[in-house]
Parts: sequence; C-alpha cells; structure tokens
Amino acid sequence: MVKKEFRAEPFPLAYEAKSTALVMIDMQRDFVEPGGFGEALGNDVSLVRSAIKPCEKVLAEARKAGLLVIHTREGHRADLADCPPAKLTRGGKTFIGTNGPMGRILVRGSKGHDLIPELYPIAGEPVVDKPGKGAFYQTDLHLLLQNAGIKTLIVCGVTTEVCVTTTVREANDRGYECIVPSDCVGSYFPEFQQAALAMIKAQGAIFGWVSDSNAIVEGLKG
Ligand code: TIU
Repeated sequence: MVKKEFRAEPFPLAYEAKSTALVMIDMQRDFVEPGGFGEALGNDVSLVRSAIKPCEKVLAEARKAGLLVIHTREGHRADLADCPPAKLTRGGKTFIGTNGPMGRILVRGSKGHDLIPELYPIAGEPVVDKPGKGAFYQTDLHLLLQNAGIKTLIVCGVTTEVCVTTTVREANDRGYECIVPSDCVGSYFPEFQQAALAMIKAQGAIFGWVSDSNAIVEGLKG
C-alpha cells in the first residue's frame, strides 16, 4: 500500500484513497446566491463565492482519484414539520418556508435549496438532506461512511463557522480524521472564517487539519 499524505497544519495527514471521502457541505443557491436564506439573514453572499472555484478543483481531482463524494443540503420538508420552532423564528423573523426569488427558502425541492450548478453531483454521488447545521444530526451520513469503510474526510463548503465546523466537530467525535482546505470553505464573516479554521487545527489538531486546495490536489495526485 503506497502511503499518501496531505500537506496540512498542524502536521501532514496520512490517508488512503479507499478510506477517504470528500464531503461538500451545503453548496446550495440559498447560501451562495442572492435571494436565498443567507441573504435573508442579512448577509452579503458575494463573500462566500470565493470558495466555488477551489471547490471545483478539489471535486474534479477527488472524482479522478476515485474518492467517495458526498454532498449535503440544509433544508426542510414542505410542511416544515422537521424544522424546530426555535429555528423557524430565529431573530424574531420567519424566513424558512417563505417565498423568495428562488422559491420557498430552505425548503426541499425549491430552486434555492438546490446545489449550485458548478458543483452539481454526478450519478452515484449520495446527497444527504439535513435539517440541522451538522451533517450527522438526523441523517444517515455516518451509516453511509461506515458502510464504505471511510476514515478520513475532506470537508468543503459553507459556511465555515456554521455548518462546516459543526460537521467537523460531529465527525471528529465519531472517529473520523477531518481535513479542511481553507480556500474551499466560505463565511459571511472573514474574522469568523479565520477563527474557525484556527480552532480546528489548534492543540495538535484538536478537531482536525487545515490545508488548501492546492495541497489537496497535490496529495491526491501524489
Ligand atoms: N447562516 C449561516 O452562516 N449558515 C447556515 O445557516 N447554514 C450553513 O452554514 N450551511
């Protein structure tokens, strides 16, 4: 078995392609395009769009290397029965389920809930629908990863300090080694982006490793 590794901080991460998955978190129109949930919350979505191109690069290389690729989407049933009331009216306002330019915000089946065309899944790539911020909460993600013998996760997507970090923490507690390419994750708050990435790799990779798209591509080719 050829030992491979990703250049990363706080130290290189050894991995095997057969036990590594790329998890693309919530690259949905609702978070990266105008008129969706992200914008309804008062955010400037142009800030997270920088992650799209690096994600495309990593996704293409992961597919070439034969990695399992999993996409997630945050969203709810049409009747919102799976949306906690506290999430529905967060900040005293209701956005989820209301009509926006891309259909009902964060409701499964609406245009805004869909994944962006640049990173659209291809046949055979599982899409995991999640009602929360973490991708493991009330989903079958752990089961899919366990059945595929996955130990290492490359985690990309949006937003860094919300769904990406929540997922990395959930994954770390379940025994996965997570590596986050810093340019493949995006936040509406640059200072949160920086702090979230610093927290992941602190204390000898307390939650995981931080890298970048070039290092992931090099590592996958290596
Ligand atoms: N608001 C925000 O930054 N993020 C979310 O609500 N969801 C995800 O990060 N996917």
